[in-house]
Amino acid sequence: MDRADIVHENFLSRTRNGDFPPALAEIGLADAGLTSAQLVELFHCQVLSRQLDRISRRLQARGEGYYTIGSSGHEGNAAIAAVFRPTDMAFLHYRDAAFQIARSRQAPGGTPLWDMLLSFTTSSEDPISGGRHKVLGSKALSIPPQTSTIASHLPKAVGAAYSVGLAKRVRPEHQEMPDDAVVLCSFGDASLNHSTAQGALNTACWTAFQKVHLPIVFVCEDNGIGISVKTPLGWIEATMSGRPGLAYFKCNGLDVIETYAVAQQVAEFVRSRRMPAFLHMSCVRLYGHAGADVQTAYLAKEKIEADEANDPLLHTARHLVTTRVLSASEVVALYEGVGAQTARAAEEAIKRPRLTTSDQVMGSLIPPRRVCAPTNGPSSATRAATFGESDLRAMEQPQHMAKLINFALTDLMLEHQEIVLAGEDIGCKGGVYGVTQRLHQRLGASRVIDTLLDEQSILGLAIGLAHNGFIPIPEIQFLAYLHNAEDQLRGEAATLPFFSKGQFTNPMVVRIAGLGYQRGFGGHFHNDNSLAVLRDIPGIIVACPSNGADAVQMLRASVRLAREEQRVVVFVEPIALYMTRDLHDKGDGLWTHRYESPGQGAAIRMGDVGVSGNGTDLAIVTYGNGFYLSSQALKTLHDKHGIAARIVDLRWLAPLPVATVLAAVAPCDKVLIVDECRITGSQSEALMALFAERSDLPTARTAAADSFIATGPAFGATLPSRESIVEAALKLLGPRTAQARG
Ligand SMILES: Cc1ncc(C[n+]2csc(CCOP(=O)(O)OP(=O)(O)O)c2C)c(N)n1
Repeated sequence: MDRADIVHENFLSRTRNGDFPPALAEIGLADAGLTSAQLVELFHCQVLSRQLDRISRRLQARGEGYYTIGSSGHEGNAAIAAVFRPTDMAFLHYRDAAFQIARSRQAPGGTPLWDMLLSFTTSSEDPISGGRHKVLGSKALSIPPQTSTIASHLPKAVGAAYSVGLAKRVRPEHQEMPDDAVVLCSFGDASLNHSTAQGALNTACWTAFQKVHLPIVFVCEDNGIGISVKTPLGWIEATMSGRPGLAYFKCNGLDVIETYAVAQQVAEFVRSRRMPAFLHMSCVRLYGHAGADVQTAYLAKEKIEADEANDPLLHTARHLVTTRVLSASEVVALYEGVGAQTARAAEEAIKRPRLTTSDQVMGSLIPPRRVCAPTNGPSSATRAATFGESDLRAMEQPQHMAKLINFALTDLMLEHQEIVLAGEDIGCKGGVYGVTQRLHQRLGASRVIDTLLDEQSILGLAIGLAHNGFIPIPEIQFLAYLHNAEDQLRGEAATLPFFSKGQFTNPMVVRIAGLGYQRGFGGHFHNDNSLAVLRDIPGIIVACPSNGADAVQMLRASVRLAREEQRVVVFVEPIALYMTRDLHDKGDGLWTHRYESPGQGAAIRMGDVGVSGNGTDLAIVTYGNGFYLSSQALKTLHDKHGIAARIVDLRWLAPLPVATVLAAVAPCDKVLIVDECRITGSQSEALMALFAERSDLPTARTAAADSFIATGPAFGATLPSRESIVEAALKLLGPRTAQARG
């Protein structure tokens, strides 16, 4: 017999017989501040959650429902929801259906049963994911949907909690949470061990330890097991009860009255003190981990039966019957009535339409545009006061890229109050390359945040800030250090609009210092020449300027894309070009540019490529350092070989600006792709495919070797160089062509 049926039969027979599990706590209804009606309401939420689990399993067995992971045994979290407000953003564990149902009772007009059935049956009418995922979530109830990656929601929950206090100091235009909001974040006991969870908890403690406000409740739903691996008895309390800056509370989630009482204490603590708390809710897991999981393979029958005997619904039924709020038969009638209602609704839900085409699935990859108030940009008096005389004078002179990005960031932050910078060493020090120098002094510590050393927390902070209307510009100090945090972009930021039908978004511009060619510095960690990790993420934009003038305009375009179009933009800054001034000869200053103030200069929109030269013998398609080196090669090709070439600077690496690239190379005889990234997984792969599929032009490429980069004199040995570009161009054009020109 299916364990779900056993639990169901147990509930009915034991309730009818008054055979309830023994009382767990002494807290009475009145002591907890609950009325009889509220207790019935909570029970109703628990029962609805349970019946949804049961129907999901039946639908799956009939091939009408998909992947089921249940909430049974965790229904005590209904009491937690009842204590908090629908405006307290909740990043939920996948077993929190009862929480969502209870929260929906706090907002008028909610239809949780129907909404959740539509999600469980993957109907395109599912109000949260539009049929893309079986997931909890609701825009109206401030419940952003969460990915299946356990613990990955903790960093952003911390970020969202931080944003509440920040929004009081710096009002974001699209603020979502009220000033007295708190954030909830729930997860399982096994998930607590994940380094992502530990990082986020550490960040919360580190923040609160400094008395910085962080109104967050971490709810650990401890059922004692993660799929098949048991959590050591007492581990959660032992590891969490003594953390600095984090108040520890515990409750027995089997007892809905105790849970309500403790949750109230937690809510009072967090809402009034604006400090984080950890609510350790013990519970049981009924029916095994998910759909096809057979618990008997790893759990003794006695343990399974003991948990089933402790069904939280039986505990609530006991309260209802012993306090004479309901009779046993009324409890059974309520349970069966909800079951029948659920079954009827399910038969309707399975008839609703589902997604079928690729266009439909992809309909929410790109978030919707949002209405933004017009901005006029900072006044000249504000700019003068912010920049100071010496920088205003410096703007009249050509500057290198690092300086120009610094000016552009300052102007953007003056224009948009909701831009917040966050990263390691970006504040007082001004970044390891000085790009953010003086921004901290100019714009204040609230808007230029020196974070702790944890890339997952930096990106999580950015995602959380964006949930509350800010436009974060997080910085990853070196490209190599994106890799230990990539899931925050790939799994979290990029997917949120997709599976929330664009209702939740996390627009941001992630600045990353990266790529190779630093002379003698750093080796392969500070010279990381692979963007493969970013290239294939649906919906995100990857920008890579090759010079300071472009960087200014592209940064403005990126902020506009984030602010108005809610996009996630990754802005890769080639470190080796930060301070580069000269192109051909020492002192020629050809890689410096005058700063174009806001509104000045030709704007660069996403997809605009840069074309340098007008030769038609050859088009060199490249970006970043490749554009710099190709500009040197262009001169050699012309002066020594009589070859007239042009260089097409991609500027935007994802999505590839296909149409503009094809148009830019169209007048040329041949195409050479120059790619500073490793040949495997590099942009050149996509470009070769593009030209093979969409162009007749003979095409070749030169790219970096599939190697890591060395420190010292061999720093460039594996990378394209001016010489190797010239050589590749001559090889592609062939000796006869070159002679004819010569
Ligand atoms: C990062 C990651 N690793 C592995 C998994 C597969 N997985 C899904 S749930 C789960 C166990 C989680 O256990 P726990 O946190 O105790 O929550 P419970 O399911 O018991 O409520 C695992 C390993 C995952 N989803 N994400």
